[in-house]
Amino acid sequence: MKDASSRAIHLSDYQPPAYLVDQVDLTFDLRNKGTKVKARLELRRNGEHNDPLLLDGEQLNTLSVAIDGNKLAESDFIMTSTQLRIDNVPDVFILETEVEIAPESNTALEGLYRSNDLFCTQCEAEGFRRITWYPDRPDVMALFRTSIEAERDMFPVLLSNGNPVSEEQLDNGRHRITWEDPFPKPSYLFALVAGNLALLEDRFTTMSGREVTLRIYSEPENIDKCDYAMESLKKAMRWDEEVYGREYDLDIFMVVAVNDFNMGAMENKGLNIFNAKLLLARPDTATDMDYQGIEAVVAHEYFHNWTGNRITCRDWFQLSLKEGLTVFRDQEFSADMGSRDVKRIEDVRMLRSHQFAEDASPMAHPVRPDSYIEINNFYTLTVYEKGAEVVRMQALLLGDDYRRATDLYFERYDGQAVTTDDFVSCMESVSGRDLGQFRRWYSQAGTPQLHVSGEYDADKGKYSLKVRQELLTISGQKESLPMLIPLAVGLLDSEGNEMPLRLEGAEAEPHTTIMIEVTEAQQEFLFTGISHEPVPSLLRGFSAPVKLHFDYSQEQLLFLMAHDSDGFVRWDAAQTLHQQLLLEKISNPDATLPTAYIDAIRKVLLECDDLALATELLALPSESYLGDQMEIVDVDAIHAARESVRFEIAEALDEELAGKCSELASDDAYEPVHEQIAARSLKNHALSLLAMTGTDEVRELVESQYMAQQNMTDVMAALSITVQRGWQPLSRRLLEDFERCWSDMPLVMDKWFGVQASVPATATVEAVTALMSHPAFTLTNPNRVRALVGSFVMNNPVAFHREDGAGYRLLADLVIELNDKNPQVAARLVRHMSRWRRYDEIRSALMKEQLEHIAAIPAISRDVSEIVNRSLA
Ligand code: B3K
Ligand code: ZN
Repeated sequence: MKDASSRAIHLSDYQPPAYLVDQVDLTFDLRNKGTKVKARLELRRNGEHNDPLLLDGEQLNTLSVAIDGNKLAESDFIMTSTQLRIDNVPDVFILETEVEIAPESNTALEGLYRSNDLFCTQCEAEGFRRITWYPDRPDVMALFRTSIEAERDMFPVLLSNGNPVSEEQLDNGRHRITWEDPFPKPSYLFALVAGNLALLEDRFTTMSGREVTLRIYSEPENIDKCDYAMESLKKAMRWDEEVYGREYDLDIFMVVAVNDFNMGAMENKGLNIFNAKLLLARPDTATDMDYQGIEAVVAHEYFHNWTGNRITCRDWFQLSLKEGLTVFRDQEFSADMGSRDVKRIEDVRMLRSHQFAEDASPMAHPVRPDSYIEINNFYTLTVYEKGAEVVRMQALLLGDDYRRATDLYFERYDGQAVTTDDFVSCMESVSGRDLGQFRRWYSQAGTPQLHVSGEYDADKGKYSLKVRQELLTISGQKESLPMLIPLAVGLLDSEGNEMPLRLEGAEAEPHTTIMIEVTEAQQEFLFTGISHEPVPSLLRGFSAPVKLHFDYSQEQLLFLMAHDSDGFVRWDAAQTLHQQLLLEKISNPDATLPTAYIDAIRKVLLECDDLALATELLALPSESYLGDQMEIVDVDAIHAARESVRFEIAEALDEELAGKCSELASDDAYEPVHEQIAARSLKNHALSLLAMTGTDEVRELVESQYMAQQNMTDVMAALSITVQRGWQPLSRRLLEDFERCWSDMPLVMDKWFGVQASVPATATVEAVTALMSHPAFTLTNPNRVRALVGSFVMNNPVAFHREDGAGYRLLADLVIELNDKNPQVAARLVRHMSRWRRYDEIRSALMKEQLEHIAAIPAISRDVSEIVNRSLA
């Protein structure tokens, strides 16, 4: 258990390490009980000082400590539960320790732990200290050699970072394999896997002609589900060569799937470890979204090899240096593999609905936080997704110079642990620009608001855009200064054509999209040579992570939605329109939808050639996003309004929707390719709207789609429509069938848990509680917890926010139970009550009561206590 009383760590207190490690030799003696780790560290004093040697450790049973071969007496060091201190060490010396650890009872899934019959590790951010005594901080980069010894029958495969250098058969049925990693790395990138694993092998020839062996390992029964991950890996390797000039650097690249994992995956050098959910797929077990997730995450972890591993973070405040940049890289990779517009829309939807909410919550923090209590709490949407936007803006501002700037970054900092400032300095060196003001994106929390208005002067042929930026001060942040905001703008003429644009005073040739740079609190931009009043198309491509306000009429929104050349702006106009009508419906439930709106929806459904974009244009904002637009979130009114708008659309367009469903139905063999995914997404969206009518025909259609069992995407679409709509007895029958088919495949059962936890009815609270006793459910597996309870708190506002507080009690009881079992997962879940102040008096009091209840538990973990205390502050 971590010590909850720990103090905050501040960026301003950063000190370089007092001792550096040149070489680490680890020897693991893996046992079902009594696992031992020997470590031999070659240490060296860093600079002139007499500071003691301080090493980190947690839950280690220390058997011996020796310096330069001399065993130390207990009086020679000071050992606490988290630190080993040795005074008066030589300038250069060898430290040897031996510890005993207990992976078999490690339920926190940090450090070395057991997942079924596997041994595996997770060391980021501070898990390595649960394996051995070490200066466990990213700016200590060392060469690792790792020997693993274990029983041969049960653990035939023994893996660690780098290349295998020797294998020995030992007595008593044991064997030992030694690995050597030629690249210096921080301890958080260390990895070890041991078990009975099957192997999928392939090869990749790098751009300079080197042969790399690619290996994906999984439990033997799942090796038939690794092909897509392998294809994704090869595409990612090629893309990184072509787009960033980055070549893989070892002779072997390994990926392992494990069942019990706290997050998605981990980029350990040469040995990525994946949550099985993000690696395994077969058409009958995985949906289109699962396939897309696998492609993106395989690429993300691979891209870390350069952005994270070769160049790493100086300290954990710099986390976005690797995460923001790597997310931007994986977003661009996915855009190149599929539809650029749709990928951008998906990313913006995620940012706006979750990161903006985080930015407006008690957990708000800058992309580069100033302080933390538990670093695991800062693997957030702000560090990842907003961090990616901050890199994207630099790429936009630099244009062609961006690639030259990343080349410089890789050249200048290879093999080092650096800061986000160092990254920006490369952008400055190459472009010759001063990005001083831009750096505020790293240090100021909160979402900037951009208020824009337009004015046309017919006599002078000029169009003026007045822009005002505002960043509300978030408590704890001294002042909010204006940001540099790149705002991509186009102007449409009355026919919907792009006007050539020239900014007053600018020399450049006219363009149809101009990037204006907003730098002041208030600013005016003048476009000249404008022959008639245009409709402005603003924030094209979502050029900055801001909230944009422009007083568009409904007519203008319909116009942009139909005509703009920018996919994001078309979608954004549709979203604004949906949102206006939904909010209107909330305040006046009897209001009916305007004919022009229904006509526009019909047009998208029938005429939009890009089927994936059409699905996005038709999608209504989520209930939680609508809640964010209200002063006080009215959960029930939002749900009712959204249902009623969907019903009205379905009634008005039932024939068109049915037509689309049959037109897009297909017998082609499943492939996770863009055209097929787009067609399935539009078909299933149309089907879910049509289902609002609840006619016998549509029920039969949905049932037959389920029964056809063509692929998991269509099966899940049919199942979730049936269960959500509460169609009995069909719902019960399909759920039973699904359970029968998949009860031996936990990853697929997660979908079954998720769909039931998302039923928007008050009784779902009891249903979720009952499902927690289902034989396929276990609290020790994070995927199960996320599938059942995560879906309930995130996708089901009606049930989670039930007025008697039963949803909050369910969550709080679970958080308390997980607090000592798996604090990371507990802390993730408890966040969902952090915005309690946004709800009505009854609900906010009930949530606050549960937060206080959690805060009062005696052995509260650092992870949970930080979130709960910030929420209550
Ligand atoms: N770097 C890991 C995340 C580690 C989370 C530690 N709590 C995965 C990733 O972002 O690629
Ligand atoms: Zn990452």
